[in-house]
Amino acid sequence: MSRAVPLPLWPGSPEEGLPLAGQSGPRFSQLDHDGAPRAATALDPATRARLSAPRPPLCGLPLDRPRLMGILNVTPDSFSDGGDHATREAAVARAHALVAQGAEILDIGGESTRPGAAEVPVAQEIARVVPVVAALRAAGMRVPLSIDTRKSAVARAALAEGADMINDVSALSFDPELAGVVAEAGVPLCLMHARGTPADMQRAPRYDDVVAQVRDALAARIETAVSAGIARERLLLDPGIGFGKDLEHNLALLRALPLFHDFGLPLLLGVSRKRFIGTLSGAETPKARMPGSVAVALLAAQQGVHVLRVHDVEETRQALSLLRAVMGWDE
Ligand code: 9MG
Repeated sequence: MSRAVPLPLWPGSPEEGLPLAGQSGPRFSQLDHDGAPRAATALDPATRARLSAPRPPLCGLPLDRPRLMGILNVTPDSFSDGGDHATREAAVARAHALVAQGAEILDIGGESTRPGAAEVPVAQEIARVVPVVAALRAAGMRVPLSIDTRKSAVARAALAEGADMINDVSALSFDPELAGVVAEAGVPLCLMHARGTPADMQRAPRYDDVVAQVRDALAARIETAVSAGIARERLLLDPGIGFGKDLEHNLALLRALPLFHDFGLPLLLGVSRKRFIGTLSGAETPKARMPGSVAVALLAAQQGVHVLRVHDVEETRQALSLLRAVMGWDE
């Protein structure tokens, strides 16, 4: 991939330009290659296809519009800790609530990935996540279930209970056996960029060019996944906002989101309630960061991001429906 950064410049009318990353809404009419605008229609066919063509459906969901992935953390700090059973029941109830609010995928995690979070032993992570997957399937939950894990044993156990995809914040760098589990199951895998581990990632992260370095790192992780037998069209990419990045790094990545469409793969983004939103807005607690989270989700939707990982499903869904209506994306 060249170092040129294709940034869409938004067209004046919905009829102009090409669809951005197969989306029914956002389009692009020009690309800015190293400061030299070029008409999108004049792109060579391969570049045009990477930037514009439809992405394969995700667990049966067409990716022609942004899909909401509801966050379901099954960790003791997420639910009042009345014991394993109470936590499981609360998690299942929360899953149903997220779906009722409009979540189209659930991302279930049993190990916190917050900055400073310690690693959870594999048996404990399995004990948190797998019964919730089993309970949701037993209750007839049909929404695709993603498992937020870095560990092959967790992925294997959750897939056996009916989970549909894996979200690995280490992009296959934590557990070398995870790639084989995903390849054998033939399920989608999100490769998220991170520097370091949740325990140490925010200790003064440094980049010369964060956008180029994240892009190159993701390219290398795609190679790793494909060499391990995972079909390229099963991959999603995520620049990993807040994972080994400071405020300026996060902003640079958010401004450059369209660049990542040049891989021709669906993009997933998680900004919900993250620290940079608090830093910029003064909202101290994660829950108070909902408005900022929704604002960035709208920006991402306009940049053609396919999956938005959010806590505040109802609020994000409402904001997206307004964006679509005002932009005329449903007409
Ligand atoms: C688990 N998790 C926490 N934040 C995330 C993000 O930004 N992206 C993905 N894919 N997973 C995340």
